[in-house]
Amino acid sequence: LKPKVYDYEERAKLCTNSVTRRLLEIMGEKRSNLALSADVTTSQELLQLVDKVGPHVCIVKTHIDILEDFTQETVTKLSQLAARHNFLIFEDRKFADIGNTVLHQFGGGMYNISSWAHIINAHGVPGPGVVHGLREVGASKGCGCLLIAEMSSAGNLATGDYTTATVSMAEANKDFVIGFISVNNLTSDPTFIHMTPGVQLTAGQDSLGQQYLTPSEVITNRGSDIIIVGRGIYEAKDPVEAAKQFQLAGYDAFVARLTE
Ligand code: BMP
Repeated sequence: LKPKVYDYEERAKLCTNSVTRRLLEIMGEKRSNLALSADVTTSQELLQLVDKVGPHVCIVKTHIDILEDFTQETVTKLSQLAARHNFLIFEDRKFADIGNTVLHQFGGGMYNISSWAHIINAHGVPGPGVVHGLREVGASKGCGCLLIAEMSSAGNLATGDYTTATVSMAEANKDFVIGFISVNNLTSDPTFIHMTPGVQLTAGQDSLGQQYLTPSEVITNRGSDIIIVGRGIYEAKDPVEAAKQFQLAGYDAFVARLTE
């Protein structure tokens, strides 16, 4: 018997974590499993892109440290757009240090990520202390953490036993860890979310090791929940049209899995 595939609203009701529940509700309401990876380098480009594409996505993913003109106003405005267009903000900081260090990186510094991000992520390589440090700051703020169990890039080391151990780390910290960055489905537990980067409308690669899969490969065949798309949208001639295409492709791929 194949594992049951839940629709988003049904699945939201199974989740005790408020971030996961909210995310699944948004995915159902907007019929979108698309996360925009908004990897542009000025605040104006970021806010303009997000204002245009926001209606089509469930998540906007940022690399806040690639902005050349970051100010507090940038994230204040980004949060206003999140409220207006009903999406969550995921800061792709990939924390990867001892608990005490990530606690400061997440809870303070010039970016003060914990004050505006709904979702963050971490590598499991330091051991569970990385999750405990992030949780000390983030749990009371209703923030959820993804563990990077697999990567999309060629030759990456997050495979095999490392991936399995990362899944165990998530299971042991289910109050705060909401799921995975991965390129496969790693657990049948419907309260964990899988998000997959490296997505374009046709498979391929870039010149620096990124490997692309299509929405239907990621969602229908591999059983992931969310497609993360960067250059496929913001480098398109018309980013809104591209976002609509990815939204439709991702949602159709999900429906195909539901009805399989
Ligand atoms: P693009 O669609 O332009 O290739 O961007 C992919 C985005 O996902 C980038 O922001 C990258 O940092 C991120 N990412 C990835 O590509 N592979 C991973 O394994 C993990 C990531 O966070």
